[in-house]
Amino acid sequence: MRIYGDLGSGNCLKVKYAADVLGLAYEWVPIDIMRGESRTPEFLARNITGQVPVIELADGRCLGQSNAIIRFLARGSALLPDDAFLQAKVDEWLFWEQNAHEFFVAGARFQVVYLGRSVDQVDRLRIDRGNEALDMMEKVLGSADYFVGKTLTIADIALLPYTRMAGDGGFDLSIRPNLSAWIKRCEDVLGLGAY
Ligand SMILES: N[C@@H](CCC(=O)N[C@@H](CS)C(=O)NCC(=O)O)C(=O)O
Repeated sequence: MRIYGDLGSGNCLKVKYAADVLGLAYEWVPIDIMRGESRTPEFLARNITGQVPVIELADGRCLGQSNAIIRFLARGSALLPDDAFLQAKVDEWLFWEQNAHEFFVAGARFQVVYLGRSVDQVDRLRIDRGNEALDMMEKVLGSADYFVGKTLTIADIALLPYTRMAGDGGFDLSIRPNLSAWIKRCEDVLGLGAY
């Protein structure tokens, strides 16, 4: 398998974390989105959206969308429970991450890290809605170690990268102890150092 990605992108890191913890063999193909490498004809043939991450299987089939990819990689493993209802609970978080978390938390970080804005210049909407999302996670983690069940699943892997990098976009993790403890818990399971 090949993974086309950018190691600065949380969406791509989800795929790396899942593949690494599952012990899957892959070749990482670096794509620099700021230099237009995700918009070349070759790349667009792999993913019409022009976005990373994308995986390419040995038979040439390609799959985009980070959460679709980690769901595909995790099938049959402890990262995706067998039980249909628990799988749907995982999906519930995967959809929420894209709809109510990534656009705001990752979007704020993109404006700072990739566009070079100061934290004060980040769109207010991204900051306000990002804080709402982080507050909700903080509340959930007040009574749970992980988002679904009692062990790490792809729901955690989907939420982890942009949450642990949220400080880059101006969000304050130090005021959210449950979230900080969950980040450390996930980092330990995934064998990651602190961000
Ligand atoms: N919903 C997509 C979002 C992917 C995405 O936004 N990728 C960004 C990097 S984080 C990208 O490739 N941007 C380059 C572009 O749009 O040209 C996913 O979860 O994979």
